[in-house]
Amino acid sequence: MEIEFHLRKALENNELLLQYQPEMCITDHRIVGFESLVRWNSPKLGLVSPAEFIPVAEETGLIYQLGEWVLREACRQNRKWQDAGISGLFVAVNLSSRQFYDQKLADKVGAILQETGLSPKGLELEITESMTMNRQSATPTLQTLRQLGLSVALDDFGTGYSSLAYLKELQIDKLKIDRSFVSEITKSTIDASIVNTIITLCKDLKLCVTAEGVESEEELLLLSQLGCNIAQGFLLSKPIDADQVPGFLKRFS
Ligand code: G
Ligand code: G
Ligand code: MN
Ligand code: NA
Repeated sequence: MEIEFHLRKALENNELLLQYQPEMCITDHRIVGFESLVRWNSPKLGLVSPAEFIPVAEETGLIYQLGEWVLREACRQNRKWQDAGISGLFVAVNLSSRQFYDQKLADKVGAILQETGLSPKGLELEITESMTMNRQSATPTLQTLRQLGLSVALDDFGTGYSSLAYLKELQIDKLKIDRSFVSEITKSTIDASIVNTIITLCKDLKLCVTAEGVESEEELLLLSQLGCNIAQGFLLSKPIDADQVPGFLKRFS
């Protein structure tokens, strides 16, 4: 397969890079962290979206190597920011399903934190609802990961099919409301009601809640009124390169 061949090369030749999208606390308007998003500019294929190459990496097993690179790079970068005086921020890393079910995941994450010198408080792992459906294996995995001292966010919430009863038992710290709901909250009373319900549920479960895909001031205002904790989306910034982060933070504060 063409993508597989070039992706293998890309990993050897260091063609991947990470961009970072800011996440802002809605109550005090401070940036609390950045989500890392992998990018691949292939000399042969041009810009390839992760939506395209992550599934290929999953199928071929390249995801282990790719995923470790992403984790190491994100941790290394956050530590570098901290050394430059940009402290107290988390970097969020998206995990794929095979990574999450890797028995060695917690050991690998622990080793990467050691190696990069990043405090576990500086790392958040994003998993999706579908990855938690196998309860027997998700529960101990989440427990071991959180024992490392890092936090776990449930990404794209609302697009999967977790039962609310299960959510109560799931050991997570944060829930990210999928942008498909957020994008219509000022136009659709149904979407506003869904988002309101998710936020209320998070309050009751003592989970931090993030709205993804916030694109307008009107959406931000409504989310603030509904008691949402964190906003992420093009209103604040699209994903940016690591070297743009210090400038972004200066302009922002
Ligand atoms: O950034 P963009 O909108 O192109 O991302 C498309 C999809 O790829 C999103 O669902 C995002 O979560 C996923 N993605 C981005 N970076 C990573 C990564 O480092 N690892 C995994 N597993 N998925 C990622
Ligand atoms: O699945 P995940 O939530 O990890 O996907 C994150 C992706 O969503 C990023 O690749 C980013 O490019 C995209 N994204 C982030 N903010 C916005 C936004 O405000 N609007 C739209 N349309 N896409 C966004
Ligand atoms: Mn994500
Ligand atoms: Na998402």
